Amino acid sequence: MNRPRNYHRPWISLILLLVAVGLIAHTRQWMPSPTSYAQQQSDLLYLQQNNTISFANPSALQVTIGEGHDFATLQLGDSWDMDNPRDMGYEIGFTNIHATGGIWHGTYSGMDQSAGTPTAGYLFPLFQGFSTPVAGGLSQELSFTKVGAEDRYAIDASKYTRLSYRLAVSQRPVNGPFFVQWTTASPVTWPIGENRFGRLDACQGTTRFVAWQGWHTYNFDLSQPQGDSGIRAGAWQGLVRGLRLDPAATAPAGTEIKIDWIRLSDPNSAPVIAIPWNIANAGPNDRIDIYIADNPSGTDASPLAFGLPAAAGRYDLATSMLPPGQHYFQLHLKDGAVENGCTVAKGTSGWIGPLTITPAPIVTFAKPSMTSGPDYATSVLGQPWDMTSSSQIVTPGSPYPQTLAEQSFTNGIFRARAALIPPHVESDSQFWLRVDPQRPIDTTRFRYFTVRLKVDMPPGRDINWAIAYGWGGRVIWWNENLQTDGSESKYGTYYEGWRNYSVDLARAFPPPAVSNPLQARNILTPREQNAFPAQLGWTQLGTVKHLRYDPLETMAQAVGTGADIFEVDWVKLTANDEVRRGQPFEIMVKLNLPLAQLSSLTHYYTTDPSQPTQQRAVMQSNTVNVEPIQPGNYRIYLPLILRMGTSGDDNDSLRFVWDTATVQPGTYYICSVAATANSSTTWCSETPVVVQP
Ligand SMILES: [Ca+2]
Ligand SMILES: [Ca+2]
Ligand SMILES: [Ca+2]
Repeated sequence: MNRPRNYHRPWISLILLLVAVGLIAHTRQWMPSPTSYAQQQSDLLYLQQNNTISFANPSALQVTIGEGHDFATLQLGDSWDMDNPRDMGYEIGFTNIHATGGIWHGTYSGMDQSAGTPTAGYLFPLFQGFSTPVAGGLSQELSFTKVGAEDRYAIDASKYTRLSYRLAVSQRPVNGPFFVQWTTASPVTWPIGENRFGRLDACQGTTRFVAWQGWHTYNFDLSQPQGDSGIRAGAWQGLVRGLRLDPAATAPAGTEIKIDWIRLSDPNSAPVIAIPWNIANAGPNDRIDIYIADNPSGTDASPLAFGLPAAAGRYDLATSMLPPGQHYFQLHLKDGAVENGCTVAKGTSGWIGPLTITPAPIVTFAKPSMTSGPDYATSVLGQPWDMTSSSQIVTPGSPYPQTLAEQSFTNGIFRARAALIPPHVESDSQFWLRVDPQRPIDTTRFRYFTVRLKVDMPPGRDINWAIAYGWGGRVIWWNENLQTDGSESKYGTYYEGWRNYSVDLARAFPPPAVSNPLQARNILTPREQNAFPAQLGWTQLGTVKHLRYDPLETMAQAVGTGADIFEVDWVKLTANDEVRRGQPFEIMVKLNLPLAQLSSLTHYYTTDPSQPTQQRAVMQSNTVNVEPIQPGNYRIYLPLILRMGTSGDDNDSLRFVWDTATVQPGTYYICSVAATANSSTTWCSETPVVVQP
């Protein structure tokens, strides 16, 4: 397994170039010490509430609208609102990471703990993954998490062209740029500087740069050139598989970063609101800054747009850039005769608002899903692999190599430490799940493998270190002998904490001798990477008698740190959900909003998720607690709240009972259209339901 390794840092040359340009342009009066823009502002505002500027149409900013289409919300099903530290797909060079009150916090550690080299911190809202191309162009990675290497999680650059985020840097270097970088490579590669832009994070005066301090609302139209030139200009086009932010590329260890939200939105999906202003006594070069806050007193306000020519008379706000919530605005008239309008405010308006943006509904299917269908261990063996008993694990004893230490089964949790046995350089840790050879796994039926697993970060270590030294796993199976009829999946990596890691084993095919791009979706390790096992596939075998999971590939650096310990709550191997025609089928969904905030929630069934509303799914009228919330048009069956016994997610799901009496036998995805007063979104299940005759 190749893990995160070195990549270039060509932006260093750009930094030097930017600094050089600044020095050349302003050599005579270069003042290297950073100036606190925020402090100047507050002093000036206190003295100069002279109201020489005002909103010409304040009511335009006192409306309620639905949020625009946002990539993370609609494609990942989880907005980058920083309600969870893993809203961030990956990060390098950070310590003390947490998400509190909807704000992601992290501190520059100064080190890339995998490469062992100094670095400023950088972040991947969408992480591309770790794949390493092999001959034929394939990736060797199993996508256990939502990485851009999977096309369904990649960004359609023609739709999502507006990047915005609210971010604070504890101390921006006056000569320190930020960068936005991305990669479109497939198989994925790390962004290496060919697609990016960046600039000094400062207002450029006539004699000096004035660094922004505190919160800043960044806002970029990615369809336009943004700063870098030449080979670094890049292009926002095609499928973007990794998106990287360098908040302050030259800032030292100890620099604190806060992020409130990140959006990658379609500017055509929400209103553009014109913000005209009235000015008295403007100078010819005066500038306008527009500030935004989530409260009417302007606490923690940040510039949304700055340096606008006052003479332009207005700014057009693409509201797709803003997250759900209430937003207030203020205009600052800046004296263009002094430092290009960077430093002196001639007047400010009052705070106007709120512009209320309501969230789009997100529907997540708990059933049908990769964990809801009939489970092999439960339905065939009569005992789920829920780790309530050591009898569920059947790894042979000595003299078979003992790759786990300190095994325990406590309160339904299997816990063990991966052992590193010389001369191996990484642990071959493994556990075999109980399979009855008399009732082997029917691979034409059971296909979705899910392990609910937890790993914990050792103190002082970060995700890049943990993955570099062993945080990942793979699935292995065979009948008689691993080498002659066995198969081994690619390697997938973990995040910290409890997670479900799922893989569709029906995506395992016997790979050709030399890989080709048509095999990209194959979950089996390419033959170029591993001469054995036999790689005979999954469905192709018909039945399987041995199923093994390798939970960690711990390397020497992680032995004894705690990163070599894993916990497993359960393992499932499920078939598609199924129902006999005429029998009721429970659809279970989770919503990001209270049901009462929806104006409708309508379910469909379809053979093709790209045609989500193929057939209306009729809901049983005798479902409990029938309570139509939009009489006449829709019937919503209010929840029988179920806690799924072994799912492990804290998921209180809504249950809807589908009446299948009139459904033709077949295989169908369930799709739901959820609407609020301001937004409508469509969601489909990841796995289908089989309606049997
Ligand atoms: Ca989130
Ligand atoms: Ca937030
Ligand atoms: Ca359990």
